[in-house]
Amino acid sequence: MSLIFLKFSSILILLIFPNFVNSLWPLPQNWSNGTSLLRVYPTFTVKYDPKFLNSYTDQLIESAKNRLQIFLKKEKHFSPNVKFQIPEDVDDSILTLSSINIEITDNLKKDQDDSEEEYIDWTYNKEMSEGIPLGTDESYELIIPDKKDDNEKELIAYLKAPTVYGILHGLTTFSQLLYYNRNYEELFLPFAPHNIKDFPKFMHRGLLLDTSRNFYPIKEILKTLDVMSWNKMNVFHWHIVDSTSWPVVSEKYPELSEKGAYDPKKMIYTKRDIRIVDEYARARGIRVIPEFDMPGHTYAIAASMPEIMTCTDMYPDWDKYSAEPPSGQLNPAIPETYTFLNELVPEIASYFTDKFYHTGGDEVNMNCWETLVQQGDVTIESLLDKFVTNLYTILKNEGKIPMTWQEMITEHNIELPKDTVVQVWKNHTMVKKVVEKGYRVVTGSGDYWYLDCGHGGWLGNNVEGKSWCDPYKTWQMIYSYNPIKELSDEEAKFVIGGEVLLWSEQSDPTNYEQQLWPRSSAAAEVLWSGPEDVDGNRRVPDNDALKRLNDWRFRMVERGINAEPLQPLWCVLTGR
Ligand code: CP6
Repeated sequence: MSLIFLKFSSILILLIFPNFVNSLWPLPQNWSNGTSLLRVYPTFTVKYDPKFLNSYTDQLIESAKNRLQIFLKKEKHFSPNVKFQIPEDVDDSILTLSSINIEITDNLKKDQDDSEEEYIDWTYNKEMSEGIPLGTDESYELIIPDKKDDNEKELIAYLKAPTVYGILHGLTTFSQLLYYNRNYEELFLPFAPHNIKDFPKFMHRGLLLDTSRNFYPIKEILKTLDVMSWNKMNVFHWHIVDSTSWPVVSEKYPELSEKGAYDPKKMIYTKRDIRIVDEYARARGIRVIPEFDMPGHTYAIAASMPEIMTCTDMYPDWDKYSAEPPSGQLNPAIPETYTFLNELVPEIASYFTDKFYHTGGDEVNMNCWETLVQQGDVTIESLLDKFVTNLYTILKNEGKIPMTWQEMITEHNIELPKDTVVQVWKNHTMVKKVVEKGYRVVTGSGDYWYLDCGHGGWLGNNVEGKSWCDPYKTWQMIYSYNPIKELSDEEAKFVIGGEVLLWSEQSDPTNYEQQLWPRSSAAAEVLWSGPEDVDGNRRVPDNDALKRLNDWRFRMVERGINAEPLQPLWCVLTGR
């Protein structure tokens, strides 16, 4: 009788409030659900059959398990938008979900060449040494039944994925299905059964953090990686150095940070720090792509190596020689510069396990190099070409694939290796231009996906009270950006994803969390779920999206993140 009542009342709720289902963010590609309510105790277990004792995959699952256990114990998220009735006789009438069964379907791959060793642990061999390859399968299937199997004593959920990274995403989704009830002081999982088949639309879903304009301690970066993983973002683009400071400690050139860091003892990243970030990220399915921006944006190098620099400190006319003070660019005309690159780049590149290395290359100022060509017969463009060719050759020898900002293609017309990934940050129409030349593209136009106040940072507010904050990129604006806008299907294949960007002229640990979240979540959904739904309709920042994002924002706050509010609490509570 009570069961019938429960079914009846939840159907009634669904009829009256059709949008009241679990608020998942980003939205899965395929998701069907029902009307049953389940309860979940902190004793809930994750079951996984380790294939290889101490293998890397098993370690990742083990730590993901621990993270889920912490949510189960600590998370007290409830949602005004996700309404479900808890029956009086809760102990008799609701089933308890007791565990989740994990299976990695591609973990064992037959080794074709080596008959001695019958199986190899694919994830261990590949990812341990090389980082997570671009295009790794991140799909997963999550099944939460509301009826027991005939032969099972308990109600068990199933999570299946080809790789461990799909499993991590699946556990993230699972954690978002749970809601805390304050009266019962328990977790509930409403609207079961759930059948979720999920995979990302784009393989590169990134976030850029600039740690040169202002410094971020390692613990802040690790926290950001956590939040990224909850949003299923998989690339941390670490804009680690720039003109204002060089926090990276090099063993070959220790003076770079001794003289170029804001504080050579405290505001630095050692090799060990970087390895910690890289490892922490990989365990959460995130690739770390470092950017050592060159040859522009390099004034910080002048503190220790003025002899390889040009047009440093051109005050007050800095703007004739650089996009942002302090001015200064590497000198591409002298052999000492190339000695420096040959020594430094292999060292710093080796700190990171990812295959990709971002070379920067944005906002190179050609005036800066004018004096270099006055006597000789070289052109400025050929100097840039020489610089790029040298740098890219070093990277190739280190087994790295270069990334670059768009200017190399859209402004300087430089012939780059065809596997280079080009990042477009200016007007979105440039994406087409780069794709037409046959390069893969990462998008994130400054008109939509810049989270900072960008330029204006060194002047305070810009002329006439205008700054690049104007317009501030609202979550709606970010959500409205389509990374493959105005591209044919053939062209769209070249767009491997996008990034939100936080330049730190006016950001540091006191405010960056509010600037990152929940607006980055809006981009995360565009990149994971895609700019269109399964029926081909454009996703729009409508009321449904707002409710779901509100819910996700409150859950992030509950998890200790200072995500900024989207609305007055009144609107959230009343749903108006
Ligand atoms: N720093 C570097 C920056 C910017 C870029 N590169 C930037 C440019 C314009 C705006 C914001 C940031 N601060 N190294 C451009 C890629 Cl609006």
